[in-house]
Amino acid sequence: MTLAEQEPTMRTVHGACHHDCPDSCGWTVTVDDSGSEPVAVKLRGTPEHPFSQGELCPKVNRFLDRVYSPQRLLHPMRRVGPKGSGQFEQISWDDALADIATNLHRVIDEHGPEAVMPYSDAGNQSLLSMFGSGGRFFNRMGATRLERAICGVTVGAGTTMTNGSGASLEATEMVHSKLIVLWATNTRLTNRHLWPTIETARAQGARLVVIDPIRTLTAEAVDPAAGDVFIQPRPGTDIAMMLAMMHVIIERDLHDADWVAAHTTGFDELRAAVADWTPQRAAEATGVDAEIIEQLAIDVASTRPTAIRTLIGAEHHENGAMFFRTLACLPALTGAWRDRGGGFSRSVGFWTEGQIDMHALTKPELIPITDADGAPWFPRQTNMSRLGTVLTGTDDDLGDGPPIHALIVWNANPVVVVPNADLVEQGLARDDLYTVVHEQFLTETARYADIVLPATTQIEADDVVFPWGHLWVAYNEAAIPPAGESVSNTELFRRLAAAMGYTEPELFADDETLLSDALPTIDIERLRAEKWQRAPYPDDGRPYGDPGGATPFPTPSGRVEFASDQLESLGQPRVPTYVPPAEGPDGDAELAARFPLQLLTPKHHSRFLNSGYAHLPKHGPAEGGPFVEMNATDATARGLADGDLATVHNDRSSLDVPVRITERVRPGVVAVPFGWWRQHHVDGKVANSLTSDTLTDWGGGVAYSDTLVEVRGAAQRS
Ligand SMILES: Nc1nc2c(c(=O)[nH]1)N[C@H]1C(S)=C(S)[C@@H](COP(=O)(O)OP(=O)(O)OC[C@H]3O[C@@H](n4cnc5c(=O)[nH]c(N)nc54)[C@H](O)[C@@H]3O)O[C@H]1N2
Ligand SMILES: Nc1nc2c(c(=O)[nH]1)N[C@H]1C(S)=C(S)[C@@H](COP(=O)(O)OP(=O)(O)OC[C@H]3O[C@@H](n4cnc5c(=O)[nH]c(N)nc54)[C@H](O)[C@@H]3O)O[C@H]1N2
Ligand code: SF4
Ligand SMILES: [Mo]
Repeated sequence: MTLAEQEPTMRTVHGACHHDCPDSCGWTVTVDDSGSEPVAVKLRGTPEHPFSQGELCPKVNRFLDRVYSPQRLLHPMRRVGPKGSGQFEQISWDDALADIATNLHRVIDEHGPEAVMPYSDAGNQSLLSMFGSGGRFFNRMGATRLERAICGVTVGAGTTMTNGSGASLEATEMVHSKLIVLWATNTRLTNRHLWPTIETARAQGARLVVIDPIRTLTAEAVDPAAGDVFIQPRPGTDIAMMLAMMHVIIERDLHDADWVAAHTTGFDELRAAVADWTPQRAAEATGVDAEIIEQLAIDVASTRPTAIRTLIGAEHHENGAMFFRTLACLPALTGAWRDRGGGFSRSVGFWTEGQIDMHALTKPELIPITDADGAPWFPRQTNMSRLGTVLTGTDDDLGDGPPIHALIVWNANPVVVVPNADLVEQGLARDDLYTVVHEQFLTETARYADIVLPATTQIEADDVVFPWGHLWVAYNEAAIPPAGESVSNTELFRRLAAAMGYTEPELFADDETLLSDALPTIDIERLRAEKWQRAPYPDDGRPYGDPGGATPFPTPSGRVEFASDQLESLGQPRVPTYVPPAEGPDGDAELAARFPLQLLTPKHHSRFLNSGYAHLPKHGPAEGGPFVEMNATDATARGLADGDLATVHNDRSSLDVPVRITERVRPGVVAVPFGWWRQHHVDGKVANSLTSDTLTDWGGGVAYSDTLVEVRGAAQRS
C-alpha cells in the first residue's frame, strides 16, 4: 500500500540536499495536507539514492528544525538601530523594494553602477539558487562582478595547467583501487558518504594513506597493521614532498616511460627540476621523515591502480594552485590513468556542471555598456575573499572603478566565512554603505543590513542539484509553500528587477524557463519524474580515455604538461616548484619570529556545515564551543594547561579561546574550528579574524591556512 492509500492526507516529495557538500544526498519529505497549510512532518534520506543510499548526516538529520525554527526570518525588515546591533522592524515587501530601488538608483546616479557589488556563494548550491537570475539582474545593471573563488576554483585552475581541464576520476571508481591516498581531505567528516566506497576497497585489499597536518577523524581510520600510513606534514609544504616523490620515481626508473612518451611533454625539464629534490631535502621542508617520503613514492609508482583523492583543503595556501598543478603530474608520471581506479579524484563538477550553459543563464549581453564593436564591456571584478579590503577601499582590485556604496548579499555569510574578518566587519559598518541581505536567519552579516529579506529553504522551492562529489544530478521538488513571506533566490531578483523599473523580459523569466535555458541537453520533465539522472562519464571509468587512442588532454600541446608555456606567460614557474608561503615558518623571518605557530581553521564539527548551523539549538550547543588545539610541547612552553583561556593573536586580530592539549596537531601547528559565529566567542571575534586574505598564486583563491599566530594566556599582556 502506498502512503497516500494508508494516510490520505499524507504525501511524499523527493528532493536533494542543497548544501555546499560533496554528497548532495537524496531526501524524501513527508507532507501532511490535513490542515490549512501543508506541513512537512518528516525528512529522511531516500534509500534508493545511488550515492547516499538513505543516510543523511548529523547536520541535516534535523533539517525540519531549521525549516520551522522560531529564529527563521519570515518577513522583510528595516534596520532601526546602529549597524550590527540587530535592531530591526518588520516592513512590507513593497516598502522594502521601494527602499532598495531608491537607494540603488541613488548610488548608480552618484557613483555609477560599478559602485553596486553583489556578494553570494554556495549557501544553497542548487542551480537556480546559486546561478539563477542574479547574474542577469547584475549584468543588466552593469554592477561590479564578483570573483567567486573561495572554494574549489583554485584546485581546477591548478590541475588545468597540467591536464588542460579539471576533469578527474569519479570518486566511487576508487572501489577498484589498491592504494588510496587521501591528500588534504577529511573524508569521514566532509564527504562521509564516500567512506563506504573506501571501506569496500580496503576490504578488497586496498591500502590507505592519509596526508594531513592534523590527525583528523579520517587519519584515525588508518590501520598500520594493514599497511596504512598517516603522514603529518607541516602545512603548506606538500609540494616539496611531491617533488621528492617524483625525484625518487625518476631516479629509480619507476615512472611509466611508455605512457610518459605517448601523453606528456616536458619530461626532461621535470627531471631537471626535481633532480635536487632528494627525500632528505623534502624532509627538512615538510617535517616528514625522508624514508616515509621515499616509501610513499615507491608505493604510488608500483601499486596499480593508485588513486589520489583530494578536495579543497590544500588550495587555501599561497601556493595552492601549484599544489594541484604538481599533484596532477604524479599520475601522469606513473601512468596511473591507464588503470580503472587510477589517477586523481577531486570535484566532478567537470562532468556534472559541464551540462550547464552558463552563458545562456546569465546573459552577459544584457550589460548596458558596450565597447566600440558593440560587444559587452565587462565591469570590473572584485574577489570575494578580499571583501574586507574591497569595502574599506584599500584593495587594488577596485582599480579605476568607484568605491563600493551598495552591497547585495544572498546565499552567503561573509562576516563569518571570509578571511581577515575584522576588516569585513569594519567595511560593513560604514555609514555610507547601503546593504541588503537575503537570508533564512538573522546572521551576523544580516545584522549589518539596511534591509533584510527572508529566503526560502530547499523544501520550499523547486531546483536542480548538480553535485560536485558524485554524478547523480537530482531534481529537488518543493514540498511546502514558502514559509511566511520568504522568496527563493530567483524570485528575489525578479522582484528587484521590477522595483528598479527594468523591463527586459529575460529578467522576469520563470524558473522553468531559466532551467531550460541553462540545461539544453537535459529533459527536465524526465529528470523530475525519475528524480535523478547520471551525468555523462566515460563507460570504462577512466576519465582520460584510452591511453592507446587519440590524445585526450586539452592543453595547448594536447598532452599532460610537465612544463607549461601557459604558466610561464602568467609569470609562474614553467615546472613544478616549491615556494614556501611568505606567511609561514620558512617565509618572512621577522613575522615568523613574532608569530611562530601555524594556524589551521578547518571544518571540524559533524553538526556544522560551514557557518550555517552554529546558531541552532541542536547543533551549536551539542558541539560545545570553540577552542584552540595545541600540542603539549607548545602549550607547556607557554605555561598553558588544558582548559586555560588563551589569546591566539597576530597583527590582524586576536581571539580568546580555551586550550585543548592534543596530539592531533604537531608542535608548531595550532587549530581553531571554523563555523562558530562572533556571538559564540567570548570576545566577539571569529576564527577568520586571524586568517590571511593573501590570494593564491593563481586561480583567485585565498590562503586562509597560511596564517601565523602566537598564543599566550588570556590574562597576560603582550
Ligand atoms: N561536517 C562538515 N562537512 C563539510 C563542511 C563543513 O563545514 N562541515 N563543508 C563543506 C565544504 S564547503 C567543503 S569545500 C568541503 C571541504 O572538504 P575538505 O577539503 O575535505 O575539508 P577542509 O577541512 O577544507 O580541508 C581538508 C583538510 O585539509 C587539511 N590541510 C590544510 N592545509 C593542508 C596542507 O597544507 N597539506 C595537507 N596535506 N593538508 C592540509 C586540513 O587540516 C583538513 O583536515 O567539505 C564540505 N563538508
Ligand atoms: N577559516 C575558514 N574559513 C572558511 C573555510 C574554512 O575551512 N576555514 N571554508 C571556506 C569554504 S570551503 C566555503 S565554501 C565558504 C562557505 O561560505 P558560505 O557559502 O558563505 O557559507 P554557508 O554557511 O555554507 O552559507 C551561507 C549562508 O547561506 C544561507 N542560505 C542557505 N540557503 C539559502 C538560500 O536558498 N537563499 C539564501 N539567500 N540564503 C541561503 C545560510 O542560511 C547561510 O547563512 O567558507 C569558507 N571559509
Ligand atoms: S550536508 Fe552533505 S552529507 Fe549532509 S545531507 Fe547534505 S549533502 Fe548529505
Ligand atoms: Mo567549500
